[in-house]
Amino acid sequence: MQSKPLVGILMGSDSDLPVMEKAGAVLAEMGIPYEMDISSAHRLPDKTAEYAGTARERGLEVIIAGAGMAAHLAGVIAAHTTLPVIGVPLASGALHGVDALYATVQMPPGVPVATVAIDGAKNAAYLACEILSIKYPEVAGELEKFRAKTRESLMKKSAELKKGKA
Ligand code: RP5
Repeated sequence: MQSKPLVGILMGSDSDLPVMEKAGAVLAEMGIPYEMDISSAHRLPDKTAEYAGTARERGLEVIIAGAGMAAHLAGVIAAHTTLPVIGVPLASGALHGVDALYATVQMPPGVPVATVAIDGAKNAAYLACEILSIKYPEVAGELEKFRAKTRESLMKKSAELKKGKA
């Protein structure tokens, strides 16, 4: 696996970091090089356009974008690149993420954003891994290992629960 970032994680504000760093943790666990930055569709529109417009030539293969409230970050990024963009609607403000979910998921035909659950940063990272696994067999291997570990752990808990009840 190369050391140059393959995944870009962007978020609208530093207040988004506690959730979005969970995406970074998953990518690190899977051995995927990534970069993380703050940009905003509304407060830093030029930086966002520049980031997305140069992403492919800089070597990124997937972009994860998290934002709350009127969450246009993932959509604006998708407007400026044909790389796959995964949007993470974040729970903040009076509507607790429902606003961000609608803003992120309701993209017009031709400019898709693959939207995960509200605060679903971990799944955004797993989805990024699945996309990368098409090209990188080692990522497919890591995903298989992770699924096997999840199965084993749940089967163990199931056995313990049954034993406790017997
Ligand atoms: C969005 O507004 C950000 O993504 C964040 O979730 C929300 C609030 O931002 P701050 O006021 O905390 O910077 O753009």
